[in-house]
Amino acid sequence: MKRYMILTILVVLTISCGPKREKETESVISEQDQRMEWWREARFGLFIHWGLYAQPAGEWKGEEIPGISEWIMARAKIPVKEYEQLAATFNPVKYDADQWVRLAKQAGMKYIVITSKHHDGFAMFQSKASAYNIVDATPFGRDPLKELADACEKHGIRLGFYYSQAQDWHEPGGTYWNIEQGEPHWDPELVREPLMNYINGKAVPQVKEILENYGGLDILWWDTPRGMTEEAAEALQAVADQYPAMITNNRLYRPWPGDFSTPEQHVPPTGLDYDWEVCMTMNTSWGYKHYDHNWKSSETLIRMLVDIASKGGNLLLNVGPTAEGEIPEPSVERLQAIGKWMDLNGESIYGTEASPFFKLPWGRCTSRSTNDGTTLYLHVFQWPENNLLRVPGISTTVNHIRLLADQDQTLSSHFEGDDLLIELPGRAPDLVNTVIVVETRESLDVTSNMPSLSGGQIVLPADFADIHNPGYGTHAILKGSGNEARIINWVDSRVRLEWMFNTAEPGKFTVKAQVSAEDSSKLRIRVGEEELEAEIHATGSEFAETILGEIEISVTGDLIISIRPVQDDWNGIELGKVTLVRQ
Ligand code: H79
Repeated sequence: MKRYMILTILVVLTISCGPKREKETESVISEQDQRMEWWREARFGLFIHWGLYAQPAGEWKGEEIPGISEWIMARAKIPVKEYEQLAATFNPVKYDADQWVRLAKQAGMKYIVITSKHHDGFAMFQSKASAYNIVDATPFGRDPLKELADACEKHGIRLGFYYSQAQDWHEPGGTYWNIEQGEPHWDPELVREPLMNYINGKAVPQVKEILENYGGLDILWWDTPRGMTEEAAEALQAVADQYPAMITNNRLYRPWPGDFSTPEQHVPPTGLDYDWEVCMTMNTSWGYKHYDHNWKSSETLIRMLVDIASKGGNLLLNVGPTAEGEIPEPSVERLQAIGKWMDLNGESIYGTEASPFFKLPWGRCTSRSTNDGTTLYLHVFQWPENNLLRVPGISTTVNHIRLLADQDQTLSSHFEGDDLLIELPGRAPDLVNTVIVVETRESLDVTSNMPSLSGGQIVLPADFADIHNPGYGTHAILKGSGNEARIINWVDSRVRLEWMFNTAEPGKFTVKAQVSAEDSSKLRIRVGEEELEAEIHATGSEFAETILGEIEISVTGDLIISIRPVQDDWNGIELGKVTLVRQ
């Protein structure tokens, strides 16, 4: 209600007061809240990594260079003068800005962030500050970012530029990854200069250029503050400060928060208490890499967007166009599939708020406050076998329940204690994610379904686990739900699992788990300061209830239990539920 009033005041002021508005509303909504408003509503953006590295596309002198393609100059230790030669043949004649923007829009994205200069130091825009730019140094001779800015303007989509402010491998004063370890740049011909020479000579002037010449950017996306100093950061921040409506991220200088934080290549297990945006690749590399076929499925990507929205964050999903200027076909297919889903279900994403639930075993929830209640969007990933969807622990008055994609179909429901049971149609209209809309009247009270000590034990279902996968590596995933839920594909020894749970009583607990293991492995289990090492013996393909050991829990309240492989003793296991039994 309070928010609604503030909005009303704002609207009235906007209409009636003209230029005076800013001053008068300052006390109501902060400047930061104002510039973040569209971004919080948008939820979904396109990241584009495009530069000279698209040409080698992960291969140098006939050799496949491991790692992300935009890092090829560093990974293959290519001398500056040699890498520079790529510009002489960079000619993306198939580039069509309008087509890229239409694709992003079709996918349901509301903004685009593109690399204006990555760590290789090459400017993808016209620059007076450095001739090492696409207009002056390539046969292409066009400014693709100008064309993109025009297309964004035409199609009403917001635009941001990525600018690698610290790392610049092309400049004597630019930083590089291991500069903080005191290691030298790989190219001995690059005679080092102080950082501020580069900051004042190139970074500051170029940032001025991108902020002045493209009709005003909505976002400035800094990256990897390696080797940054406060002096350098202040010089760049002073330029950004000239554009108070522009949003910046938290990567200019390590302690500075910017407007939003940037989990990279992973989704945080719960919402963060600050605006946040996950940046994520569709395959492994950001820049185009011709032999990177490690594509995430459309299903994974749609569910990831929903997962992020259910925690109150944004998703910036990446594509790496080719040196010809085309977005690779697998990326186009995925963007179109997401778009198809968003066309029907976008209402459950844009401008929504985080889920009021701790966890929902069958999917996710996003919500929206209305004038007289709350609208819940229930995202059903796993269609329940008995066609009864259990919404745990809510107390409210239900107004109306329907399928989002089919407005005419009203669904019946009843309460069983505090659980709302919704009667679903016989089969899922959308196997990836069917959205059910629950409109409630009055306020909504949710009792947390966080696992807790009850009947002498704490049950930690596999589908309540937070899976911490490494950004670059093999990902463990959840398969099935309810009693069938399993963590599978847990082969990478860096993957760890965490559960939140609650106990009001300390004590000694026996840790049991449902495990299947082809070979023996070792695990480390930790709660607070207490740690337990457990050995798992081969079970064959059968799931077996296994005792992992005992652990003392000396604290109470909301706690986290983590399970991680012992690096050198890991052969991969599959895991069902974990149970802590009080002795
Ligand atoms: O622009 C994309 C990446 O190029 C950039 N940020 C995203 C948005 C990025 N820079 N660094 N990192 C991401 C992570 C750094 C990874 C490293 Fe490595 C591990 C640097 C050195 C070891 C990967 C492997 C890069 C070089 C070797």
